[in-house]
Amino acid sequence: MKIKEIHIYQHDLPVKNGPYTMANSKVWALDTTLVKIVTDTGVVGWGETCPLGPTYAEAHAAGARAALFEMAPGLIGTDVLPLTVQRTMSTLLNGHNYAKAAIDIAVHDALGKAIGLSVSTLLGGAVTDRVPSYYATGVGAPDDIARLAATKQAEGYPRLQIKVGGRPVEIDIETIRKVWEQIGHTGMRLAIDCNRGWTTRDALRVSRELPDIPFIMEQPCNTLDDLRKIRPLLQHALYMDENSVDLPTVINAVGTELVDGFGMKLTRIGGLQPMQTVRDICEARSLHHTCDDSWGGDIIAAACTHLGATAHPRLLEGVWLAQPYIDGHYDQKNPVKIENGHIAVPTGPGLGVTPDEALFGTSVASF
Ligand code: 0XW
Ligand code: MG
Repeated sequence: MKIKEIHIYQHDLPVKNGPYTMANSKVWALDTTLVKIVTDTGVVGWGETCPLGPTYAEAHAAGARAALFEMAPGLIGTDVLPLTVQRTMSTLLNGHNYAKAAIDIAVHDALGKAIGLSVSTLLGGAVTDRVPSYYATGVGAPDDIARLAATKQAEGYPRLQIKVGGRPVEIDIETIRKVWEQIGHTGMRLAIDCNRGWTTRDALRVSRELPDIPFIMEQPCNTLDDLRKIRPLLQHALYMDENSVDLPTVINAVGTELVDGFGMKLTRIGGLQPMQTVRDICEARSLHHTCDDSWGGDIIAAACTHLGATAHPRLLEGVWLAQPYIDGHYDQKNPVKIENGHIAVPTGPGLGVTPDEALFGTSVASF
């Protein structure tokens, strides 16, 4: 079975009750890119990639489409096999993992549909039919975030991630304390995500001032060197998110014991094929990780959920979805959604989601 056609679509995802605020940016609407591949046997597979604005990562929406336009002609005629397609993409374009991920997801979807297996089965087999999620707040006033924390705990989320950074660090410290007063006795786990927004001085101060609160610190500072500098001085577990840009970086971070876990983004690493490797490296070294993406609709949500269902439950920190921040679904019959802080793994072959193509209008390019 070979790739016969590739169609690329653009779609807007406005942020419900926006903006979504992080240390270095605010986003009101996300520009997502969908990829449809059609095989020579008539099977269709869908992929998606949705950068979280142009400054969250080294990725932006128009860049994803430009990279896809560059690769698409060279992919026509390639076997619909994930590793083969990854290797072919490497011969067509250096880097640009977040664009390659959309093709990779579509290939997994098409392959699963062709042989009647779910994507989680292709990835080694689901160990559950329901994965834990976590709620991510934006940056907000201490009392507001503490109230939100209590609400999300009551909704059944087993984990909370609060965003900090981009303001005086004293407000971040007050926010963490107030949140912990609400959830500390409940068993809900807490991640503090700085999205690169703290200096090394701020990160060390927070860790020193809050030794009694067992949060994990996610991507506190901007660079790998910053993480290396603070690592031996921290009293809290350190997770890497934005810096985990490719497999060599992840392998190096694990090998040098730089981190205790990863906030992993499926598209940043290049899709399900390389993300499986991250899952297995984490399992080999007993490191915790999430199975997320930066944003996106039902296609991304299904891909992250399938992958999360195959992760070792002891190590899976959760599957984050943008769904609570988005109105509507691509697939009305089989929407991927969070209920009681958990996500049912889609059933049916491939991703288990069939988007309503009419939502995306005409393709921006077809090959
Ligand atoms: C919490 N997330 C998964 C959602 C936003 O896209 C940012 C991201 C993160 O952990 O950085
Ligand atoms: Mg993060």
